[in-house]
Amino acid sequence: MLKDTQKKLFYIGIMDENILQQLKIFYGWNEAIVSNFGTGLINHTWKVMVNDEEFILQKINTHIFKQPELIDDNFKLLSNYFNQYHPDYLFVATVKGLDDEKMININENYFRCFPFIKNSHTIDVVQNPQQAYEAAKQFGKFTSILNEFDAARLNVSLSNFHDLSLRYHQFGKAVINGNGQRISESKNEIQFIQSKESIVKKYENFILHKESKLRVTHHDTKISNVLFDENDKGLCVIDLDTVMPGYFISDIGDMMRTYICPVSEEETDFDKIIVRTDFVKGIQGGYFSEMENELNLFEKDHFLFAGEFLIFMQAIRFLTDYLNNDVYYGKKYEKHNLIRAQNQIQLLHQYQSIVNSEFG
Ligand code: GN1
Ligand code: MG
Repeated sequence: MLKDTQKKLFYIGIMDENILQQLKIFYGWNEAIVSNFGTGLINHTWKVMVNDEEFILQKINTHIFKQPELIDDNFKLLSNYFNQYHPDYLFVATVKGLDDEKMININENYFRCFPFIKNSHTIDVVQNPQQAYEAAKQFGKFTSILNEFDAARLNVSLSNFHDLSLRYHQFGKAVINGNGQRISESKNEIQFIQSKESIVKKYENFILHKESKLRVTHHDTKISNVLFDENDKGLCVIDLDTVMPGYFISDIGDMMRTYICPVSEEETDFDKIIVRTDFVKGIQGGYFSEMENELNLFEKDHFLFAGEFLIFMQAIRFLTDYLNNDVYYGKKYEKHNLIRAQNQIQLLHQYQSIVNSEFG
């Protein structure tokens, strides 16, 4: 028998025939050709061809999202709001199944499905500052278009998701109670994280400040969560599972983390980890084209801090997971999460030295 925590390691999206049969009934598909799709670490995604229509099907990882109905409710709320007040916005709503339901529970496997938007595409790696601009504009637009919507109405699908104080605390616990051998092996990385504790203090000052505003925040602003048209213009944002009340530093931070470096968190050749300052400007230009008048001066003063905050948090999350035997992110090879943490530490190092000297 596998322990619960071990099961998470083996969380893979197997599409078994019996489940597919039930999905076909729920969505009224007479035939369906299913193939793997996307690179997310958490949910499993497939592309489904039904005659000449295409869909994106997702199984929600319930080890992480313990109450998938909260996500479903948020989708309904947002979908109604967009329909009523911004019908021109391309909101990629979940497809209705039997009885108008939008999510199906098959033996505690939760699935939902989206239309595949024709003539749209996603990008995995940001190649030029213009793409960074377009993506940042779309994330800014999403928040700004919802400025009249009361963010507090949204369910919190993952509590304390971007709470750096809590992440730091969890890291501290892992350093004491985690895998002993991994703790000694990660001595340098642990020390590095501890030497940057001032970032946690700055984050706490930021969120406690009266001018920091909670808004509708996406919380997963990687480039593959933006749909582009044929001319590489942004169309809209997708993957709304972590849309919750939050601070703008979450969205800007994850854009910095994932757009400004030519390689991803998976890169093992750390010499390739550099900061492209023109991409930082792209993010700023795109986001401000929608959010300039929404953010106050105090918030704008923390624009560059957003990158430090998020890169630091991701380094902590990967390292904590390594110390805890990879229970959250899983691993594809030995030391995977240690390498990911080292990668993010290197990125933070580059970010702090280059960005602050050039923009500070
Ligand atoms: C997870 O599954 P994916 O790639 O969309 C994680 C993000 C991390 C990211 C790192 C719910 O997102 O917070 O930044 O991995 N999402 C969750 O690759 O933990
Ligand atoms: Mg995601």
